[in-house]
Amino acid sequence: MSAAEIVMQRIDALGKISEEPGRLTRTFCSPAMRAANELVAKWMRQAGMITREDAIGNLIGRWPAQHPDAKIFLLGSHLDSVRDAGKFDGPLGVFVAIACVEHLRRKKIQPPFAIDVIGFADEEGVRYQTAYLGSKVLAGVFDEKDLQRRDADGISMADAIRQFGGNPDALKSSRLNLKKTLGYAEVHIEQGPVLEKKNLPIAIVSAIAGQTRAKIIFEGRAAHAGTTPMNLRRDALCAAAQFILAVENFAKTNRGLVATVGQIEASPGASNVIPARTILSLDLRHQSDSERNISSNALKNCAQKIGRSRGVSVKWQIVQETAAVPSSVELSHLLATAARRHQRQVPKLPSGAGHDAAVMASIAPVAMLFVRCKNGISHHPDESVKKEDVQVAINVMNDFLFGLAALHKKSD
Ligand code: HGY
Ligand code: MN
Ligand code: MN
Repeated sequence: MSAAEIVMQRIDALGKISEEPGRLTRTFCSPAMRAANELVAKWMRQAGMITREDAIGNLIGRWPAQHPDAKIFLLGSHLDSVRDAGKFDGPLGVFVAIACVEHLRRKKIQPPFAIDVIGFADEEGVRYQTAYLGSKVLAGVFDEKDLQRRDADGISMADAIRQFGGNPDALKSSRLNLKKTLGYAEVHIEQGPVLEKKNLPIAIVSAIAGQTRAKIIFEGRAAHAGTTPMNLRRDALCAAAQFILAVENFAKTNRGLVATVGQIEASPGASNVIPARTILSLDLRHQSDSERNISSNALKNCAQKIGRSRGVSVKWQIVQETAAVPSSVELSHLLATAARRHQRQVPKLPSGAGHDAAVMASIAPVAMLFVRCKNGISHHPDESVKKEDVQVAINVMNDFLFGLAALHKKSD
């Protein structure tokens, strides 16, 4: 069986591990994540790796170097998913990385550095609305205040970590040794239509867009749906609806900006009561941080203006901000050199999606390889990738590690 066929098989098997019947949802520190870590750790051990979980639940497989003091190169991606997810977003990067270690083992190649394959514990931020929890711990930029966050069932992040078998009091000790970290490379589906349009399997990622995640609360007044005249209402859901369309229109008229209201909650939630309160999520992305910040302020003013016109108060809470991150020029050059051995023309694409690489870039050079996905669909069960493209990605990553080893040997 080819390496790509094994990757596809593993993606299918992992794709069946979900916390929701009939659809794929695997969130931070859930029982499904526990089952996922066990399964992936088994494959890592079969590949000859030593496995461990760190204090927040990142799964880490080590392919040791000859020399115990050797530096470490990091590969991987995330094992958590969004709700009703596709099965490639995250796991593809972990399984291509394991395939590279299996290649080294088969060829009895011992690079001058160790390799850690990481299955990050939480990239999507579904359970606690703040993404990158796993990579933030490894990069030493985790905000301990987040441990007090509560999920929809009122479980604090600290308790969720404990229940998972992690240790919320030991997160600092999970930080990577920066002096030993050579760099990080991640293979990920493109989650967009460009490679399909160009009819190419792979691309190099030039930069990762910055993100603002906000929570917006419109507070009006509940009243009787039958007796309250239209001009005397303080309807929080109508205010939210007007704002949501304003967000869409604002993003359509600001090049490079994408804006999404993905979640909305209306209370008290009865058909004959005028909604008193709505809580919305807002996800803003742009390759330029200043443009993103200007947009965030403009939309906050827009929400407040709508609120004033409707007698509805507005609370605007920034949940998380992640700066735009350029990939490492050197590491991307090495990756592109390897890629050109398998694909004559190798485009460079910016990533509108966030990735753990955006956080890892704060402690090490990062590079990313995009793999074509069908119709650019992602965060959807129809997400799919061709086996042939996975094989190209594995071949490129094998050559990339080979090139990195040669470079490393020269510099020693
Ligand atoms: O939302 C994102 O960009 C990524 O899938 N976490
Ligand atoms: Mn992802
Ligand atoms: Mn995703």
